[in-house]
Amino acid sequence: MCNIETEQKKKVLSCIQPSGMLTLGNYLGALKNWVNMQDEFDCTFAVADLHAITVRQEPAALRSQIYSTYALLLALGIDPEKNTVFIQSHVPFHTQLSWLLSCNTQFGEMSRMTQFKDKSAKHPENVNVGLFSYPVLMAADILLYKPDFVPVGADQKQHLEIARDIAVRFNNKYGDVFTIPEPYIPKTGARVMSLQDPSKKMSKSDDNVNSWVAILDSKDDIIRKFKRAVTDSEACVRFSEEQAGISNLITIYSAVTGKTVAEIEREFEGKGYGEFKLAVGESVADTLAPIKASYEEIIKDKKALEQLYKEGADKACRQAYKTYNKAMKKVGFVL
Ligand code: ATP
Ligand code: LTN
Repeated sequence: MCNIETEQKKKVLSCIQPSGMLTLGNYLGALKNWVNMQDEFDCTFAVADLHAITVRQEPAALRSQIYSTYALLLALGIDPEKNTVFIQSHVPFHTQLSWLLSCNTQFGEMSRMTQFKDKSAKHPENVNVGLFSYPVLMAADILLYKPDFVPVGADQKQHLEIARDIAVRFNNKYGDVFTIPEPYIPKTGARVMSLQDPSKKMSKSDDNVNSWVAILDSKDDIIRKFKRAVTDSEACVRFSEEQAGISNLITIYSAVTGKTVAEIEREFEGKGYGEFKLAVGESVADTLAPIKASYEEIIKDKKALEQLYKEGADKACRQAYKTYNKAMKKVGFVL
């Protein structure tokens, strides 16, 4: 029977790097939306392992992070039967399309990418060409699957814009190949900041473990990290640009409890930072606890995981191959 509902579903694609322990920032900025979108949309999600080596990774650690990131996606409740869930390097069309796109992307536009500037400043000893051309590979990840929406945190907006520019340019030059994707950025939690320096985003590759909360942290660690979070001098729970530390905690509390900023300010009126930090820590820990429990079960069975990521790669290859072939043909290659 022809399933009209599936045919009409809009498409979603997103990826996450296995570059460390996934954080509360990854969860609130992106992964939570992935989970919420899977019923309404036709979703493709990948572990972007090729992107992770733009900064140095120790091989054994990378291997284990790829497994654990894939397992974590399942633990979040992403259903590999309903969606396509795979590991980027298992689908060779990503790197292949990336070459076609690189030759249609200007050096000047790549030079404006803020993530490149930040990461090359952070790793001056390893400013590699992959780090520079990273957004082109990201554009290939996206455009191969013709998504309508790409759920990401606010930090990826610039990369999404370049993917759109590349797609529009390619379509204008060679004919219609790619769908032009829209970013899908959450209203609350799009930019979770470091708990130690609220002017920086929370990042899993930050060396200071107290600056981020991992999805798999224990309840005690989560509460301790929130207790130590840098706050401001005003000592009242009020959201304002000047109070970046407390405002970040309010945003996090709002994202995990669903309460509005005004409700939170009322709830903690006249109460100190200590009480508020404990409430934030506890509600974050309670939100993450079931994910951690499920992850611990899933990661035990490597064979089952292997079966799922292989099936995921097969499904992804079938979709990606069509787009890649069409692009190759349009550019003039002999197939
Ligand atoms: P790294 O810290 O290693 O650069 P990252 O966590 O920034 O990695 P990814 O793992 O690729 O990068 O991010 C996956 C998703 O999580 C992206 O959609 C990104 O926008 C989102 N994300 C990452 N950090 C945050 C944050 N602090 N707040 C909100 N969303 C975030
Ligand atoms: N660049 C992203 C990770 C990423 C991605 C993608 C996100 C790689 N490929 C495709 C959305 C779509 C990052 O650094 N957060």
